[in-house]
Amino acid sequence: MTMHTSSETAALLDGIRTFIEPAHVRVDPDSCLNYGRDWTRLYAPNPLAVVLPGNVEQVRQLVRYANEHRLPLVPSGGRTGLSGAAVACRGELVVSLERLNRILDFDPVDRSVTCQAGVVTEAVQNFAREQGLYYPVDFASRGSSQIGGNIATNAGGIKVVRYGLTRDWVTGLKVITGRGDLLDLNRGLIKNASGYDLRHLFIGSEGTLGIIVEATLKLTRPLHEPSVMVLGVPDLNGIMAIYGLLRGKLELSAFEFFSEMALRHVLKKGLHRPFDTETPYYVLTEFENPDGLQTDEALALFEHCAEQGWLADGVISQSETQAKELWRLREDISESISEHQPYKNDIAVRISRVPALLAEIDGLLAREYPDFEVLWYGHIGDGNLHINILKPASMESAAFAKQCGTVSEHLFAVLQRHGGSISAEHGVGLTKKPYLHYTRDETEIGYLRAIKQVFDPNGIMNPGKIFD
Ligand code: 2HG
Ligand code: ZN
Repeated sequence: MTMHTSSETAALLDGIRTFIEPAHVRVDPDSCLNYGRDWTRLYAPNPLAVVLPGNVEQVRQLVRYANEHRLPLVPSGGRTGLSGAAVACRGELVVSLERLNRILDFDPVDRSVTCQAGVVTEAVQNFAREQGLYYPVDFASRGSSQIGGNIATNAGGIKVVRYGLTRDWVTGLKVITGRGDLLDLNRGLIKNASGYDLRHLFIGSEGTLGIIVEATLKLTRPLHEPSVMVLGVPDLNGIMAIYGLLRGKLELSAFEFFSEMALRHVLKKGLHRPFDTETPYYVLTEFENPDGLQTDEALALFEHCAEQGWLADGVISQSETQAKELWRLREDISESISEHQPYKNDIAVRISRVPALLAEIDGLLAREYPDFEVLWYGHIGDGNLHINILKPASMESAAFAKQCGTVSEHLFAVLQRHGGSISAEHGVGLTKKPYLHYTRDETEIGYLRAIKQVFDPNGIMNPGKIFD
C-alpha cells in the first residue's frame, strides 16, 4: 500500500472534487470513524477520506481515477456486516452508496423492482408491501442495511428455509467493475442461457470485484397470515427431530433456534419469557396459517413432539403483535450481546449433517471454553449456526481474540470434515480470511484470485478482504 504525504493526499482529494461535489468528499473525523467501520468493531477505522457519489457516472469516474492513482477503495453500504468486509483501516477511500437511494422502477407483470444500491432493505420491503407484494429477504438489520451490501454479501437471514438467499431474488445488476467499466448484467430476465452469468460472481463478492450500483429484485406474494410458535426443547438433537416432522406438515417460513443462555440476554433488555418452563434450547418456527386453518395441525404436531420427549413446553401466537414479540426473542439476541464483544462464528453444514456436527462441536466447545460464556443461536433449519463466545470482562481483548482464534482452528477442522463452510451468511471479510482454506482448497482459491485479476487488475477493490 502506498503511503501518501499530506500534500499528496490533499491533491488526490482535490482531483476527486473536480467530478464529485466537494461537500461529498469528507475528511472530518466523525465521517472517517463512522464510515470507516462496520459492526465488527475489531479494527480501528483509518480511511483516507469518505466519498459519497450522487450518481452512477460519478462512481465510474471515481473508479477510473482510483485506477490511475492506485487508490484502494472500500465500497460501503449500511455497514451492518459482521466480518469486517466494509472496514477501511489501511488508508483506503470509502465509497458510500448512501446517496444512491432511489427506487427507480416497478413492474407488476414482472413482479420486480429496480433500485439503486443504497436503498435500505426495509424500504424495499415496504415498497413491495405497498404493491401488495413481498420482498422476502429479511433479517434484524433491515432498518439500516442496504441492498447493495446485501448483494455483496449474498445476505441470508430468517426466511431462507422458504425463500433462499439474496442470490435467489436478484434478476439484474448494474456494476462498475474494478476496471471502471459499467456492466448491465441480466437485465431482469428470468431465463437467460447466453453464457457465463457474471451477475452471480458479483453476488457475494464483498466489494472485491467492483461496485454494485443498481439491482433488479424479484418480488413474490406475501405470506398468508403467518403464525409463530416458540417451543422449549431439552436437547439439541430434539431440534432436528422437530424440524423433520414440522417441515413435512406445515408451510414453514422460518425455523430458528436459540439457547436459554442467549435468551437471558434479551430478557435482561426487557423482553419476557415465552412461557414459564425453562429449557436449555428453544425453537422459533413460523408457518402460513390462513384463517387459523393450520392451528389444529400445529397443536397435534406439538402433542406428538411432546410425547416423544422432543419438547417440554410451547406457545403459538394469537395475533400479529404477539408474533412480532416472539420474533424479538430471537432477533434481538445479536444486539443484546454486543456490549460483551463476542467472538462470532457463522458456520454452515448441510441440514442432514447438523446433528452429527452439533454432537461433535458441543463437546469441543465445552472442553475448549470451560470458563467462557458460549451462546448458541441461528438459522438451524438452513444448517447455519451462530455460536457467539462472550469476552469475560476481566480479559484483554487481544488475549481473548487469540484464544478464540486457536479454538477456531479446531472447530473449522471439524467443520471441514463435515463438508461445511466457515461462513454461512456474514462473509469472509477480514475476520474469516485466515480460515478460508478450511472451506475452499488452494486450487479453488487460485481460481478466485484469477477472477479478481480480470475484474480488478490493479487490485484497488477492497484489497485484503476475502484473501490477500
Ligand atoms: C442473526 O442471525 C445475525 O441474528 C447475527 O446473523 C448473528 O450475532 C450473530 O452472530
Ligand atoms: Zn444470522
